Amino acid sequence: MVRVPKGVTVVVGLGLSGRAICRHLARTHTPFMVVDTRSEPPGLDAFYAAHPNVDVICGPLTSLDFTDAYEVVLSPGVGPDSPGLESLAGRVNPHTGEPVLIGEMALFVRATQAPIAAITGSNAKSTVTTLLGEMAKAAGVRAAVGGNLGTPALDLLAEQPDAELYVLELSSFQLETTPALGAKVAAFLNLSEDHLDRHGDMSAYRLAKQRIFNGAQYAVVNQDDPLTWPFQEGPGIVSFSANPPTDSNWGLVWQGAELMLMQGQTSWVSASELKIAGQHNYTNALAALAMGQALALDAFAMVEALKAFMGLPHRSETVACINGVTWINDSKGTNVGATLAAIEGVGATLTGRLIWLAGGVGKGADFSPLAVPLARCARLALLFGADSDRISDAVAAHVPVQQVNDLTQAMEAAFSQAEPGDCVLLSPACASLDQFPNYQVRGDAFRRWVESSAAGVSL
Ligand code: UMA
Ligand code: ADP
Repeated sequence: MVRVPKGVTVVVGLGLSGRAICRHLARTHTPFMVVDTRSEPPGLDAFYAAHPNVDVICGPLTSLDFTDAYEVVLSPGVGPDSPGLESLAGRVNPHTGEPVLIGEMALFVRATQAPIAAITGSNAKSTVTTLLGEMAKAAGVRAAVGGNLGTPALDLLAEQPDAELYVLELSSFQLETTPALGAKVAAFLNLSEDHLDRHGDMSAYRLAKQRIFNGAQYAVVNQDDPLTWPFQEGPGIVSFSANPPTDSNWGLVWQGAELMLMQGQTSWVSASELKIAGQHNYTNALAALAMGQALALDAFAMVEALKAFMGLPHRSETVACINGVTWINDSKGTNVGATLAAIEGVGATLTGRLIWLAGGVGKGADFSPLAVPLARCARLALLFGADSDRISDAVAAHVPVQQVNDLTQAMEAAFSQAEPGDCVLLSPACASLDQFPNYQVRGDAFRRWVESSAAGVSL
């Protein structure tokens, strides 16, 4: 067993966050060493080149004795309950007053005085984070945007040290190891099943996400999803809803044929003026507006940024229309809640039927909520990947199912069976990691296949 030298910080994991943590510790002249449970973590040679004097141990955490460690900074992909970390549970660092076991965000909070706008939720985090970042920039605020999306938070500090605002997407994994975020405004957008393989059950998953409100000045919550509300009083609460707003909160109201995004009695913008579509995206826009107002961003600039916002790739993104069949890439639909939103969004405008492409790593989810919406609008479910049997068991009584080996076979089958007016939707309700490096590569594979098929037919 290797004993951690006295006063040394241990970084667990050499992924994107781990390397950002190491760079931060090097910048702040903090003595540290690294452990990664994998025998060959990615980028090890480049790491040695950048940090020639840092010890790296590749192997189980149980091979380390953490007794003398100053603190242990976990990468988000490594749970605080992992074997080998037991001795750290409940231990407090007398110098910081915080737990010895922390994550990247604890270091981030210590290192900046600039206000933080933090966004969590099972779905829509990246969309709202990006949109709020665009709104802040349109309002003339130097905003740095990242976290679970894009640039790791600690790298933002180095890349944009003069930022006036940090807009951060935070996952439950990151929040689990964040003692007190102290955000100016924190949003908890929605809660549906995800990451149960890591958190165990929904209440532990919710508890991790609730930490976003620790020390927050304002909380933006979902009026239609009570589980997003803070447990404790403290932050000023502002809500958004898919229904008409209460008091000075945010909501959606039909005014004749126009759906309006409103705050209380005030109309801000009509849905028809936006480039993003679907009720879920209108509530995402409301959440960003509510956060922007809490940050005192200029209202006109926020609306202009919202009108210009095209949405993000891989999120209900229309890739092509071939022979009257629309192909939609929702590869970021990696859980049941996201896929439900995609099916409902597409279903609302469909003249034909839906051909649904799904499968991958289900993360222990219950797929049965998909059965009724599929029965309403789907012609066929084409299932592939590790959990295709489980998805089939959940939906086969409601929609015809065909199980195939992979995404390419699913697309070939969809191409030959789709009829004009149909929509082929890749919204897998699963992580991609059994067959792809990540959801982007999966979405890009979908796009490439569609584009090469489009090249072979007259449109
Ligand atoms: N791993 C080990 N042993 C280790 C360290 C990591 O086996 O010692 C494994 C993890 O179990 C995981 C993989 O390596 O399977 C990557 O884990 P990591 O913590 O090193 O991940 P990073 O590369 O640092 O990326 C993380 C986020 N990934 C995770 O939380 C799993 C990225 O979010 C994030 O963009 C990045 O930090 C920068 O902040 C990705 C993600 O999938 C997009 N997030 C999940 C989600 O959005 O649902 C939470
Ligand atoms: P996250 O960063 O939380 O994964 P994204 O903005 O990347 O969120 O969107 C992920 C998935 O969630 C996409 O498939 C998208 O279509 C879907 N989605 C977007 N907004 C919502 C919402 N308000 N409710 C449910 N699903 C949503």
